[in-house]
Amino acid sequence: MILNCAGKPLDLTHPQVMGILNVTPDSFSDGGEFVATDAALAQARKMVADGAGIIDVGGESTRPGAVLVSVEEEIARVVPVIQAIRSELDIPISIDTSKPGVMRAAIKAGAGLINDVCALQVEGAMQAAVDCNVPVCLMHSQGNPQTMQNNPQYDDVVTDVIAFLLERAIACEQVGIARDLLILDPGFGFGKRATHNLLLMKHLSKLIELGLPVLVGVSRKSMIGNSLKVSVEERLAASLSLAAISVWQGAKIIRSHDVLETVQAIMMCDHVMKVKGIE
Ligand code: 8Y7
Repeated sequence: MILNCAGKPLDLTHPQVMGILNVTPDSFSDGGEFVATDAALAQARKMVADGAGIIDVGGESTRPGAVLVSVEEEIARVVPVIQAIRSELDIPISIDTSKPGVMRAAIKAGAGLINDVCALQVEGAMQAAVDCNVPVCLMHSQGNPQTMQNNPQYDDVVTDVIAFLLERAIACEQVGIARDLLILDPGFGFGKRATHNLLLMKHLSKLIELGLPVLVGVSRKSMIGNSLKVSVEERLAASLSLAAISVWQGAKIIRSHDVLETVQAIMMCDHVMKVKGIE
């Protein structure tokens, strides 16, 4: 299956890495070092050379407790970067936003996929996605980034997350977003305790059974810190382990800060999964 991201193909016949490009002054793991367009473009070039299949541009931090930015400020951060990447690099671009105005501006500037951690629940986002007519990643979150880590609760986290994503997928289809444009994501770390994240990872195959492509974001996340007590800079090996566990269960897109290493980890999985011979 090949996703058409506004004319740029994202080939999901093998797993792909979505490279993270934060254009925020307060991004937790890159210290906002890629705020300037030139620096962002240089980072995008490196991610393409390292084998990324798509680049995820985000202008607002979703870190717990991060400052909110206006639509205008978010557009001012992401649009120049999207235009610069689009003019030079032949790679699909995804826009990490929940704001309908940012979705529209980013797609107009050349992005080809909407990555929404609020699963199009913000007023006007569903219509923006219909009008943009690009693939959409629907992510589960319990609560908003300001409050989500305050006492998250589930009856059964795996069942609850799957039910939410299925409900959002059906809502999208009802307003006219084709099913083959939808990607699902359990939203690791978004309103989940350590055990919730581990359970979602262990049972990811249940989400994959819905039949839509699944995206996983675990790169350097606190679920690793919680289990291993290592700092953000020391989470690469564990991030790769979780990427491999995800792809082994059928995840198609891995969102990562460390593109080269993640491509190697998941392509190795893919080789093992596809080898033919005596069973
Ligand atoms: C995810 C994400 C973040 C994720 C999708 C971080 C924007 C926090 N995490 N989008 N965004 N899935 N689809 O640690 O897990 O990168 S931000």
